[in-house]
Amino acid sequence: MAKEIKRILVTGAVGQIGSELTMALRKRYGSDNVVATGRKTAPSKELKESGPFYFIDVSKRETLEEVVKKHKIDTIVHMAAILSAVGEKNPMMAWDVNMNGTIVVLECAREHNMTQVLVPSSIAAFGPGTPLENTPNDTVLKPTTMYGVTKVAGELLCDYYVRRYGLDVRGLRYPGIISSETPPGGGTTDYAVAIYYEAVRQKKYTCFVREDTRLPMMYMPDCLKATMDLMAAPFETLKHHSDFNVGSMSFSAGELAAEIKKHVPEFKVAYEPDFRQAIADSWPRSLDDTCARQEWGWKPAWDLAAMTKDMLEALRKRHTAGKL
Ligand code: AKB
Repeated sequence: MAKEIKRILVTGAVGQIGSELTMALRKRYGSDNVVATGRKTAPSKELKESGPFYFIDVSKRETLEEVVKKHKIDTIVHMAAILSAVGEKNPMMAWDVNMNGTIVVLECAREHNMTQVLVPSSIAAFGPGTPLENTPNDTVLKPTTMYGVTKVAGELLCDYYVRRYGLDVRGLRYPGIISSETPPGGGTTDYAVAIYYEAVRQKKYTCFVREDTRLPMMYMPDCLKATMDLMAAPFETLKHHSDFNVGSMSFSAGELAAEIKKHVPEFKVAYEPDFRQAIADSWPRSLDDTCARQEWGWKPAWDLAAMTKDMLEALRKRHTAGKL
């Protein structure tokens, strides 16, 4: 019989996705049943006060183990990772945090006979040798960044734990995630978030990729839904485990700026590509997510126009309140 998710530990809970995912999980599974953990960054008041929070170093087994035992954790959602741009500046750190963190989480879950582990992957698992339009789920995985290398190795490692130990491990390849709550840190797709902040704050933005750079993106509510829907899917229906493509929308930096201009007509954007351009050019422009749709019913709800309206409304409110 399928085991039930009862007590979840989230690593990287102070990060862009982790912070909102923790709150959504607390809503669904109960506040005391979702333990948030972070490495160094102080948690927001909301995160700290709505349930348990601990500082741990996920690449050190003892610190994770202590919290797992104390809270009788049966599920780990492993969001802690060094992203693509920071990973290129410090490849050794990316390897250490991403690979050692993942294997520590998997080993801990195996030894404690856990119900489930979720380890997200990314479109960074793909590389220039992959078909870049409508990229299939199962295709060439030859990334050119250290982040991408750790994501491919992570996917393979997770699938190994499923096959070898029967551990229920799942993962999805996040596109660039756009949100108005916690800013992302150190990714290549960060421009698609920063552009909204600067449209509200300064009414001008210098974008670090070319105007014609097109990447797959997703709005946070869809990201939370995708993650929690995959967690809730019956294990038996999954043919894939740790490597689901999840598509939502794709647009170029220029199209994004044009959509924002509909709401902020005086908004000015300049383009000054830096080292992140080569990373963006090596990633898919759009995704084929048939496997996620067929195996666990994935369906996105947000498009560029609806997301832009919502993002600008949320950021304007915070700006007016002096909190941006
Ligand atoms: C990054 O840009 O590195 C991340 C990702 C696509 O995984 N946002």
